[in-house]
Amino acid sequence: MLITILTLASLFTATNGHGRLILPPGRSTMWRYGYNTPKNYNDNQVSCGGFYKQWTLNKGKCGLCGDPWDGIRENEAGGKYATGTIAGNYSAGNTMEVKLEITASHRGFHEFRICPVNNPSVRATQSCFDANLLHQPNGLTKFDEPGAVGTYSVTLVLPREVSCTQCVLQWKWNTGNSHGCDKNNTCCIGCGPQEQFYGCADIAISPASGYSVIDNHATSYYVRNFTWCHMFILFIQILILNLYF
Ligand SMILES: [Cu+2]
Repeated sequence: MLITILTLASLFTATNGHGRLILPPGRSTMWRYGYNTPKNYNDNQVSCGGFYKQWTLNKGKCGLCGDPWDGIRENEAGGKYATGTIAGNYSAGNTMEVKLEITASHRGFHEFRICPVNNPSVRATQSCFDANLLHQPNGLTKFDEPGAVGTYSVTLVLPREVSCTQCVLQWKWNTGNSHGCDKNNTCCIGCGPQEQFYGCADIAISPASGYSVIDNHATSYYVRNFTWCHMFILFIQILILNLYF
């Protein structure tokens, strides 16, 4: 009986994944998208070793890419999944689209940070990530978990001043489905320590060239308008000039 319970429990744990970074695919997830990188079949559960390990044993600490704080950093430079393979190319000052696959809804919020390392064998640091907390075009840095299993797109604005041959994009999902208490003793579902999921992807960001994405849009819009509208006005002006002079 005990064996049965333990087997069921381990089965539940094994299938109890929660989410992964699929665009750009994270280091543990790239193999699913045609990259010849090591396979992490539990890439939807890179969660600091789980709630108990993170919050009870490690006092909330976690590896920067979701590995257990006290364990092997398989997803950080030097680790088996951190091959340095570039999973996406972007431009500074432009937007980038990030996709998440949520395999179990857990509420809470997602955050994204980048660190220009320019060397796949050097580990990123949290202070480097924190200096580049990305925001969405609406200004928000937090993307709320929509509350259902599925694939979600988040648009992020890349800072104009950050370019790199290799940056690490850090995805952090702070879930919000457990009851807990904040430091100021507010208690609620979603308050206090929560299960966290991470994903790191290697990306390249080319330097900003001239215009930001908004300027580019304005420019192309103007050019389009010029062709159709300004040509017409020009034509009318020529007509008027011809009529009167
Ligand atoms: Cu969970």
